[in-house]
Amino acid sequence: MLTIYSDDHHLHHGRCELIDGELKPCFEMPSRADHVLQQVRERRLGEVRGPEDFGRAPIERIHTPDYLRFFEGAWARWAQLGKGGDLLPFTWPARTLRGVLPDSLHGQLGYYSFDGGAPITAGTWQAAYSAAQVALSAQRCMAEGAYSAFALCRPPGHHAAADLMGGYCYLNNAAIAAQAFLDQGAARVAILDVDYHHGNGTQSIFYDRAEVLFTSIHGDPRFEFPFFLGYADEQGEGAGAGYNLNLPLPAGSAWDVWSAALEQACQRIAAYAPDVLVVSLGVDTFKEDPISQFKLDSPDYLRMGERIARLGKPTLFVMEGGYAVAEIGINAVNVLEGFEGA
Ligand code: SP5
Ligand code: ZN
Repeated sequence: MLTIYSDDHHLHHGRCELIDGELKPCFEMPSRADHVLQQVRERRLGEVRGPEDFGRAPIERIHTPDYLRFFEGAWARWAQLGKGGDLLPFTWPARTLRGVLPDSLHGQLGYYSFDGGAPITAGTWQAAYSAAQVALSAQRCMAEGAYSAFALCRPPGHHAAADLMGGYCYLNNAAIAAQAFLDQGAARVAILDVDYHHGNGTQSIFYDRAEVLFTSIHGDPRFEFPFFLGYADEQGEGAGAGYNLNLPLPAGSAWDVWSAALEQACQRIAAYAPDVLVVSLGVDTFKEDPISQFKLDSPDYLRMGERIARLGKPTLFVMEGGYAVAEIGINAVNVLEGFEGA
């Protein structure tokens, strides 16, 4: 399997995130992608290639121009105020407040974010832009005939909505790739989000559209981030009614429970008969993950890849979460190897 990767992810190295009532060093760090790349190479998954640059247009198919303008320019405005540390939001337009766009940098940052977990640093825009190009380049390889590809994206994307950052995510790499498939002639794209957290950004982007089926297996939002989306009764709306499937699972879920949900998601995807499948590949379902509460073990990821392969669809894997840094490469490449061996 071909891997697309860019070193630009090193440009994004946040110092702190707001989590559990503390400012802690970011769990989402550059060594994550380095470990995945190392495993891809050691286990000879296939060629590793840098991305092409498809420009902003395919990103603007998913994200609003005002959001992109804000994100791209935020760091320069911060620096102009004489600041050098990470830019983190602290006020959001929650209930009883107005969804107005203030003039101030921090007001606008609150407007365009939903948590205090996605710091903007000097290199964040470039890293996120390159990650989107990584996803688009992998998509292009498949459009040109590859049966599968791995977009080794960092930062991740599935929490990012059309005009919102959060949950370590800025640009929704999987959604951008899915839209590119549609724009190049696909009639139906299925997304299978196996990250431990609900892909609230991806769901919201495609919620009212039938040409993208979004399926997700994740920690029940009654107890887990992002708390405010990902419930089983969210089934899509308007033309998208029936094209959203959430499978929230309890804390402590291991492969027996998780694989039953995967079976359900796969049967829904098979019935949908998509032209192509995009997998939001987070491996924070691992038993040793420092911020998660599922109990998957490394060999389980081989089985995961095998089951996905049995769908028999051209498949684009897009890297999302996974914070047990030493094992993230082993687990991610297990999925890809399982897929290829099946
Ligand atoms: C892409 C991705 O996986 N983003 C995840 C963002 C999660 N951020 C908040 C996690 C809150 C975890 N709380 C439990 C910590 C246990 N010490
Ligand atoms: Zn996650």
